[in-house]
Amino acid sequence: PSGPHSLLKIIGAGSALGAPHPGSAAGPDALEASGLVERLQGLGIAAEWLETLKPLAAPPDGTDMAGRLAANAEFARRLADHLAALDPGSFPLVLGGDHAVAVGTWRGLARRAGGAPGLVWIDAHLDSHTAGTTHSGNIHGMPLAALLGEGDPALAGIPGPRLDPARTCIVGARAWEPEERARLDRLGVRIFDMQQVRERGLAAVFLDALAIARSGTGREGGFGVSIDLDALDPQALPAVTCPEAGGIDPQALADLLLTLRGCGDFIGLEIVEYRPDLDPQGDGARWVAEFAGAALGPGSYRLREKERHYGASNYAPL
Ligand code: EXY
Ligand code: MN
Ligand code: MN
Ligand code: MN
Repeated sequence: PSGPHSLLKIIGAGSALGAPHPGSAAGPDALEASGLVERLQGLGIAAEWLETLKPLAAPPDGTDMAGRLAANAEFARRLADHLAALDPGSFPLVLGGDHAVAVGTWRGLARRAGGAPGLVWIDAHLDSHTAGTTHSGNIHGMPLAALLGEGDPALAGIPGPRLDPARTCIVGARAWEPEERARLDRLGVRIFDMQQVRERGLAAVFLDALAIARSGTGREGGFGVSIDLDALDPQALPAVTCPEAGGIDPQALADLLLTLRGCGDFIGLEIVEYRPDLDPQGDGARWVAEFAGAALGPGSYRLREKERHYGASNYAPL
């Protein structure tokens, strides 16, 4: 089941331009080689690997902030253009790459959806620095701020609607610097940190996050989910660039992602920060397949809608 009638389109975003290590650039190719498409097809999803975008040039020197912003912005702009032009009968799964690619993903999908989506950002970090507040200089610590319209116009100005802070929230955070926390507090972005996840349980927190992302009159733009794999506990998945102790249990997350099958306003899924060079057993590839399969497997409202659109069935119905 592939070709023009494939319902789930996978787009690789093979950039590590935002990260301090090049390993995540190979994420999409490793996931493709792991048999992800076949695994999803085995779950009854008409999945197709559409393309994998790569950076045009090697990353600029670590001290050249303007150059790094420009390189990441060029990649994000290209990714956004591809996603905005995706055939209307398909559902996008974007696979990183480091999390800086998210600027392209969500600006592009916002254009495709005709408005800013609500967004659930699942991450150990807040990713809400700007060039003015970053301690590390790494652009993958900045994409959420840029999507909210904050910081250098090179990144914040990628064409497309900005996120609405009232429909944006973070789940799983446990490592941040004060400046990015202050920025999100000022904007009113809700943060469900790991302490809250432990106190209330992931299910309660996740359903609250979903309600925030899906709130608002008419739910213009729908909502999306961005999964940074470093949100997971590194004991379960150490193969990420910035592991942080004490994270989310991957199976608990997979179980909750089943909820997304019932959401007709779900417009896109992104999974980033996978480091195949640190994953000899392929655990990351397995979890990516689990997450995508949970969110988009049989019974997925989005895929049923698309199936009606095409009048063709090539996956198992409910
Ligand atoms: N806050 C730290 C920084 O700005 O460097 C860590 C950012 C890590 C970003 C990762 C991918 O989510
Ligand atoms: Mn991140
Ligand atoms: Mn992170
Ligand atoms: Mn720091």
